[in-house]
Amino acid sequence: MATLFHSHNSRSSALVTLIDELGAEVEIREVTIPRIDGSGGRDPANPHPEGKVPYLVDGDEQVRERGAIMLYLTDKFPAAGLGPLPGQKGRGAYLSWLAYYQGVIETVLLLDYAQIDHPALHAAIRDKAVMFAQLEAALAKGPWLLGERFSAADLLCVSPFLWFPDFIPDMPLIRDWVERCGARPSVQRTLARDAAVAAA
Ligand SMILES: N[C@@H](CCC(=O)N[C@@H](CS)C(=O)NCC(=O)O)C(=O)O
Repeated sequence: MATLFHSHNSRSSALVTLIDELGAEVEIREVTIPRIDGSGGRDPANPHPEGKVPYLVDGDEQVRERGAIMLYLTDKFPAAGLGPLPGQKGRGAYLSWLAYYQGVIETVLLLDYAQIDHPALHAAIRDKAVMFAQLEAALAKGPWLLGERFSAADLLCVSPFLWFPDFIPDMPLIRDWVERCGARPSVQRTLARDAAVAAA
């Protein structure tokens, strides 16, 4: 059985939600990480090369980075239909959103939060306004990033907005999408699960 190394209330929570949505048999192993408030610390039980989460171990395969782990899991557990497979309609858009999240969405949000700007950054990844326009254009065609089909790309791309509502722009299509994603029972179960671990 594959194992997801997870720490509550962190970037790996979106993977816990995906595993729930997939109905997949994946062991979720809670590890500690250093937290910004000074609590926690690197966990020797976590095989991630930098001690981060999420990290997926599946036999001899080891996968890091959320977009890659999501793709790995939706390919491995296709029954739930949470990611178009090679040859299926929407595969290109699916891969694009996973990569756009890793390469652009999270980076743009972090740089904006840190108030860092430079023409070279703008040339490579544009800015928040352009990034939000990409999300809005996709959501104008359907309730989800792939149109009618909910996918792991929604779980990944929505994740910063679920954690930090202040990042949500005043754009109804994006606001409603965040609300739709946040209302999914799987997201609510992950929140409850993480809260229980944090309280223990
Ligand atoms: N780009 C990575 C980021 C992973 C990451 O930074 N995770 C944080 C938790 S939110 C972490 O493990 N931090 C612990 C540390 O920095 O040592 C991904 O998306 O998987």
